[in-house]
Amino acid sequence: MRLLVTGGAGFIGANFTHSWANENPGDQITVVDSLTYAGSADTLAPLGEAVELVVGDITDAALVDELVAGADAVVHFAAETHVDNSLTGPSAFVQSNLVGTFTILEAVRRHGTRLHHISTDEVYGDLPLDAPDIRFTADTPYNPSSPYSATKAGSDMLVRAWVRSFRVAATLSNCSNNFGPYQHVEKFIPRQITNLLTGRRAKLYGAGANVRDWIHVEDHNAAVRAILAGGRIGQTYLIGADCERSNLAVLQTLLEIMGHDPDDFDHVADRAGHDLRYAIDSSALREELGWAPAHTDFPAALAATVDWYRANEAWWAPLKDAVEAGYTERGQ
Ligand code: NAD
Ligand code: TDX
Repeated sequence: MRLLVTGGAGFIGANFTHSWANENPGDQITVVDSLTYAGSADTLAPLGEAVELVVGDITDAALVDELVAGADAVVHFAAETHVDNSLTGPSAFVQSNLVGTFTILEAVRRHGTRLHHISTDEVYGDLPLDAPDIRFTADTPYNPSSPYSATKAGSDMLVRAWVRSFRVAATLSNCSNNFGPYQHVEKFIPRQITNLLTGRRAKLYGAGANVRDWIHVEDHNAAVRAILAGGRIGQTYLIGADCERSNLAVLQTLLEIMGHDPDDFDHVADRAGHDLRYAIDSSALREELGWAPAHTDFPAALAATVDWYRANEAWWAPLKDAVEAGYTERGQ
């Protein structure tokens, strides 16, 4: 198998690349990544020559065409991914998420290459806090709230249209909030872990009642592998691990794991347009492809993630001060 992974120097794509390289040592794996602030060659360095990293932009049509021509399948993770950044600088989101996905689609169309497109539950907007029985399914109407989720929603629509109009052999997946190794310190869980590790206080937006549905990155990637192997072309699969928690509850679990008092945090300015609740019904994926999450003990998986950040300070420490300076400027 000749596999092209876009965004493979970022959090989820790098974890995917590590697992794939370990499980399929004979495969040719190429990562294309422009190494934005969110990508790092260091994350792939442990794989040595098992992976070729091409530093380039997915909006570069000539480069993408050449790389897709040499691949049997493309797994498309590359995107601008942080909601808060999309509120202050949406332009990069339009470029990478919309124009980038369009560029990938045109190349796989020309070469007849299998594509899996990675997306998010945020395309469905949010759910009320007081209706626990309602969850997102593949039939939920798209209703994105932020510039990030609007551009991801648009990218999903492009993929669906290219399947229908041009018979591109693509599948899609929309996953809930991931956590685990190599997640950028701008995101909620690694930000709090590294705040506590550097003597800062944890920071909760607003009252912390907003609910996210957490999944370990390895479980997300196991689902992606199952879809690549057995998913139906044109199908959208929702990936989630039935792990809804309020932000306050996640933070207090983390404070306990790290030996802090449960009220050892600051309430900071809320996010504009902050989605209330995400929740995924992944029964269709489980029934059709037999996938199930393995990391179902959330406190244990969180504790292992804390251990990873403790052991890998050299990976995240160079990023930390600049990220916190940006948050301070925004009152967060
Ligand atoms: P990330 O921000 O950690 O990594 C994104 C990677 O894409 C980085 O390495 C970056 O350099 C690269 N990239 C960005 N723009 C590029 C461009 N124009 N050309 C080439 N490379 C570019 O993101 P992540 O959390 O790993 O997310 C990966 C994918 O998963 C995204 O499509 C995201 O929407 C989706 N997703 C993320 C989550 C989550 O909880 N993190 C949940 C569901 C879906
Ligand atoms: O310091 C913080 N304090 C806080 O309370 C940060 C950074 C976040 N939050 C809140 C905002 C959200 O309700 O925590 C929750 C999670 O925040 P993020 O990590 O920014 O994730 P979210 O906005 O939910 O989006 C994530 O999941 C879906 C990813 O960043 C997206 O790329 C993915 O599509």
